[in-house]
Amino acid sequence: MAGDPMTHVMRCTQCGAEAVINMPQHRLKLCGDHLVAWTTKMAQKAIDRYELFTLEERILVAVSGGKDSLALWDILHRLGYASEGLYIHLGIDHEGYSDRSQDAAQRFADEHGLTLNVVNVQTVYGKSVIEAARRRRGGRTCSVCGLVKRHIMNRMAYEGGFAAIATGHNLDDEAAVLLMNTLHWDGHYLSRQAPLLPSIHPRLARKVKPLVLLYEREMAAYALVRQIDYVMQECPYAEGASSIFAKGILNQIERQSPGSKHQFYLGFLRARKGGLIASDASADLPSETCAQCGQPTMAGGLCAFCRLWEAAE
Ligand code: Q46
Ligand code: ZN
Ligand code: ZN
Repeated sequence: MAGDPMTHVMRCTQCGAEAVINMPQHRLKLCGDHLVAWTTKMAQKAIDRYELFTLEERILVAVSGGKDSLALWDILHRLGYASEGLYIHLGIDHEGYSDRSQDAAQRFADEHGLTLNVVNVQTVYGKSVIEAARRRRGGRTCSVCGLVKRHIMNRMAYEGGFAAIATGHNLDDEAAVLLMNTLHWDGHYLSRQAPLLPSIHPRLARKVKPLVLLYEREMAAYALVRQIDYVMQECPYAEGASSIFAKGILNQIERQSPGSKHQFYLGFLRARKGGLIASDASADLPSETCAQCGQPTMAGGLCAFCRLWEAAE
């Protein structure tokens, strides 16, 4: 059933109830219940298709307090996967961003009887990510932040015995990164961009992205229907990031031609699987161990995180 000509109410393609979302790229309009069921099915499809993890494994979900990661945790919990959350407090003061995000993650965990692990970077490591970036000359906040988050996620997954670290990257996120990597023909990043990054060392857990088949607006609608109380504000450092620019371009293309983002990203994954993009994964195998923290590293001496932390003293 399409629209109702009398009232212009949009109708669910599956049951005829009032629809909450129109997804022209899938030729679907869905009511709240069917949207929740469909979104969950798509996440399960990604888990199965890319062999992300099994019901027997424990998953560490990286939660930021935003809609995607909380919706991901919600979906994994509803699907019966054993999961715990990890919130990394980065020390971003702007309008209390980090504190408010932690509160949102904690509220979600409490409401669902789930465990949230919290690592406050300032408390555990003596300075916040923002301070470290400021003190290290030329250190761009997001690259410092990314390095710190990767280090902590790996540490927490290893110490907690988790099989995989799941992040809430959606199709829009992945397509935007793909566009930027393609513009630069960055072979290294292209070869590593995938819904599954296998573990290449016992101390480095597998990284998985179960939401890669879902558009950002589908996740926003899911969070709304499921009444997930998330922080709407983006990280203030995300402003002006190239990925936001790339998302805008892709949205323009999508408006002209629904399904373009989906084709762009899924086509890339097929090409990657078919060997079109050479993998240089073997070049990345860490052979040494950091003298300070014990995490694997490529060169001898300190790992990138410990080097950064020393340089920011
Ligand atoms: S949290 Fe960190 Fe992002 Fe904020 S400082 Fe940049 S990298 S934008 S995903
Ligand atoms: Zn319906
Ligand atoms: Zn180290």
